[in-house]
Amino acid sequence: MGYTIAQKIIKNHLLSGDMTPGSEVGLKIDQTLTQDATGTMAYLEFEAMGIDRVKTELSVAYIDHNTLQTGFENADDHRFIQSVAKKRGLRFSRPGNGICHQVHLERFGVPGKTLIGSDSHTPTGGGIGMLAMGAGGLDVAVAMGGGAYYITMPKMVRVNLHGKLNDWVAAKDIILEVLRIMSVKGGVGKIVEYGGDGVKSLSVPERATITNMGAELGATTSIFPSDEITKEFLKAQGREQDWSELKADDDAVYDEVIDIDLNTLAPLAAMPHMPDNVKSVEEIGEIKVDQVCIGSCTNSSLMDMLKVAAILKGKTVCPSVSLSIAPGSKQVLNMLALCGALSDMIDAGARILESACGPCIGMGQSPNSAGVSLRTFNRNFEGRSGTADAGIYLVSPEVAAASALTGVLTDPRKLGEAPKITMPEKFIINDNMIELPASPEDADKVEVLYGPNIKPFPKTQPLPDEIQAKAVLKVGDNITTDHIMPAGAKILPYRSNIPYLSNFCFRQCDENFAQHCKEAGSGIIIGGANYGQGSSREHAALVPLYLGIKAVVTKSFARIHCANLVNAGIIPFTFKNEADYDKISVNDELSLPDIRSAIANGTEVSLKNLTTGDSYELDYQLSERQRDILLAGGLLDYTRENS
Ligand code: MIC
Ligand code: SF4
Repeated sequence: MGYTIAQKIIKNHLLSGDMTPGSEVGLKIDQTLTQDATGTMAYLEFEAMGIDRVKTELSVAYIDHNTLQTGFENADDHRFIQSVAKKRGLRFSRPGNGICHQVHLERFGVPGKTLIGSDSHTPTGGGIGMLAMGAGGLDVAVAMGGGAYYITMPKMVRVNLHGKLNDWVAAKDIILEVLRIMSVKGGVGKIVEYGGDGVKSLSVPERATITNMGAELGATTSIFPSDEITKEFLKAQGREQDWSELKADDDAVYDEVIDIDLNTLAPLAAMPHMPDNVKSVEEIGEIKVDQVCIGSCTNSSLMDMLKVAAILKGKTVCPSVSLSIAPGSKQVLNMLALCGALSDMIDAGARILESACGPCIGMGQSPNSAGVSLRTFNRNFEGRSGTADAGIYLVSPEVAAASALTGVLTDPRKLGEAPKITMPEKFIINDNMIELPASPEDADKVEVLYGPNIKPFPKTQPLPDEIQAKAVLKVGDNITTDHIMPAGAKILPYRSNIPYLSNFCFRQCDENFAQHCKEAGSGIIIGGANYGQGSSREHAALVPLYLGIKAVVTKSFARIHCANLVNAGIIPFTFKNEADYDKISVNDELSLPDIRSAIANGTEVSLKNLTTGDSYELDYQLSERQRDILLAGGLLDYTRENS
């Protein structure tokens, strides 16, 4: 039996386990990346491990999220990350150099290698044929120290792309169609591989748009083959030597196959408030638009920007619309400037933002009250934009630019002839904003700079014999990490200050959650299906840990958040019988008797409801390693005990 692309990379990097779906495999990690919103915590954890130098082939620390500096906090964190990078052997991508995933694709991605990043959109690297996965900061810190990264061996999904996209239909529409078919939880426990004759019509940045937003499927990652198109891209980036061919064996076996006919796809949009709430632009109709934002790690490549510039050229943005554009990297912005396309954008009235995440993570550009905002981004969760009652639609750059001109959601096919944009033969290469680390001999002289915003890590303790706690919160399906630990310009500067962050935990679901937990002293959260989808932020586990959460009992979990809970020493349980979810109410007194011995021995666990007298059977799909982590009180304690 042959191998799929992902299985080949996993096989080449296998450190432990066997490749049967559902069992835990430990992988050797070649490259890591961090960004600043998760990086501060990841490097604090790395420093706590006491390792002198990173042991990966390449590790890069990016600054791209917390770029709005309204106080000292973000600037201090940037200096901290820069100093750790210099001392510990990492490259440092300075603020202004661009969004981590875009820059990594341009300058560092290598087909066939493994990459983990403390950001859920790390699968962008799948566009160039990498096995690239999002992870919690602590898992990235362990990988930087040379440790394995553990995943549950995924099932394989093959998406066959047939034919070719019509004019005005984009790579974004392909991934929106996949989301429509599979849903935001359809990819959990799976890797999505793209194949079929349609693949050869897609450039690497277009492929990266698709693998990037595969994160919204809940998939472990998504991947394209590495072919002549990949070679052309690497050549244009001056990195032809990094290319190697990578394709699935003809007799590779997939657990699921999806076929998409590119010729019949139309411009699509994900409507508020979920990325899988997809309809065609035509079907939604010409709703009035207040804001348009173009950029983010999903759609900020040079080709996306050139298309937008061509649509805007010689026109004026509709007076009732605010259009902002954030090119994905310094390379993109510089090339737009040199060819005059930037001038076309400025002339049309676009508000040009720095090359960073910006509005995607609520760092500015929050829409007006009840505003409609079209965004080329990947997430439209309620409140994420910074305006609680705004409605965010996720669209392609073509739909975004067309609508910015008309002031209503517009099918770009109405604009007539589509601009013809091809990838340049050579990108402008200047890595002057990537600072190299100090040599091992000079590393001693580099001082790590800790700002006053950095507060100690929450206290952990070994798993007790018994847990007794109240159900402090009960939530429904598809709770995102943005619900658990919101982001945005006002809160993000405190990513290294867990006590302060705790005041904002679950605010959208229960305004008094933090207070409630503090009064109760400890708690258990009851959740629905796909609990913890979205971001990789380990803060969504560390803050509940700080607030005394001992266990989370749900119908099902999203992958990265589930791993982050274990790493924080919080037990992730699922109901054996989903109907039991309905039998628990907030404030019920719950008990997990003999929990330590059950976790130690891997035996059955039942949750007693002391308020109603009921008892519920629970499941926990945890490896022996994860059970040991829980017994130790989290991954940091476990790593210390085992090193
Ligand atoms: C996001 O898109 O939600 C983020 C901000 O990039 C997060 C990381 C974070 O919370 O810092 C992600 O996707 O992992
Ligand atoms: Fe940044 Fe948005 Fe991409 Fe997250 S999804 S990495 S916030 S651009």
